[in-house]
Amino acid sequence: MTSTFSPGLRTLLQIDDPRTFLDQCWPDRHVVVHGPIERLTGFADISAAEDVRALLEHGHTYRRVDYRSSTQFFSVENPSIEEAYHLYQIGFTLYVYDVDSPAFNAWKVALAEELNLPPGGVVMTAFASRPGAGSRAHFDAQENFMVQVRGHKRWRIAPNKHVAYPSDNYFVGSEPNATLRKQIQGPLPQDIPEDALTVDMQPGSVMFLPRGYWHETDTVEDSLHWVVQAQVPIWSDVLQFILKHTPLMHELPWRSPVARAWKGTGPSADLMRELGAKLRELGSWLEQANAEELLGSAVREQVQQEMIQSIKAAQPTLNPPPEGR
Ligand SMILES: O=C(O)CCC(=O)C(=O)O
Ligand SMILES: [Fe+2]
Repeated sequence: MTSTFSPGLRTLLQIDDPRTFLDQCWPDRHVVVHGPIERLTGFADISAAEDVRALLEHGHTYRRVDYRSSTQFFSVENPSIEEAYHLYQIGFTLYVYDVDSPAFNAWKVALAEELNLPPGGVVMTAFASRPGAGSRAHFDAQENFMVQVRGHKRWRIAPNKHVAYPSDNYFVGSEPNATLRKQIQGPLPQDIPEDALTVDMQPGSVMFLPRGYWHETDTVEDSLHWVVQAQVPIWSDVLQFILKHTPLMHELPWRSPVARAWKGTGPSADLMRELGAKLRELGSWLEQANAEELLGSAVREQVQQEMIQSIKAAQPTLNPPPEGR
């Protein structure tokens, strides 16, 4: 009997019904499953699984190589393909963001739908590393599924009791940035929490790591894993999106210049005085706003803009030549 390829949570997490995961774990509890690599069609058979050089030849939006030891850390951003491959071979960790491969299309569509994300809300990123390479304890500000396709990587993971749903990534030993400083309650630890769990990722293993979970890694055998990044919006994204698109922000009072905005080292008294009135105006407008209508028209506008952009990109002849040429 031939098995049919069915991309999505069922296959990824080896469950009969995606609701088991969505109701019991998503987006807060980690999950680890070990299963046959053959089910991961696309992840496993993209030529990169055996050949890291081929991975670099795939279209992608960003690449970087990181060197980490107990005393040093540095990154080379957007190296040439040759340089990236060479550095990977001598022990740097290769990070290739947003890899574009037809092999992923069906996965991206299925996962975005099951996770209730807008189209394009799933991004595929690869990490390749040689034995001994690893990452010190850190957290990332996204929901990630780690998909191991080659070799053995040992992870230590722990829920984050220091800051729930951080909006930025953080590595132990560094200074938290201004965003994180607003979100943390107390000092951040100098190491992975003691109660961290060890997870051995082998080809076919998949781990869901919630936003903010602490993790550190150690490459035991030449390793390649994919990070299926779910771009889950946070509430403040939704509000900023609405404000960006709402017609209100294009009305005269909001598009008019702040004529005397600054005095000496800070915002002027004029600005401060008027800002209070503006915020109250915004508050009463928000109170009366119809949420569904606002979001609906913002989404329609965004979709329309994206369609125009993609049509323009596909048909460069439609773009008029720059003035004066
Ligand atoms: O494998 C590594 O070195 C780091 C992996 C990691 O932190 C991640 O995938 O989020
Ligand atoms: Fe990470």
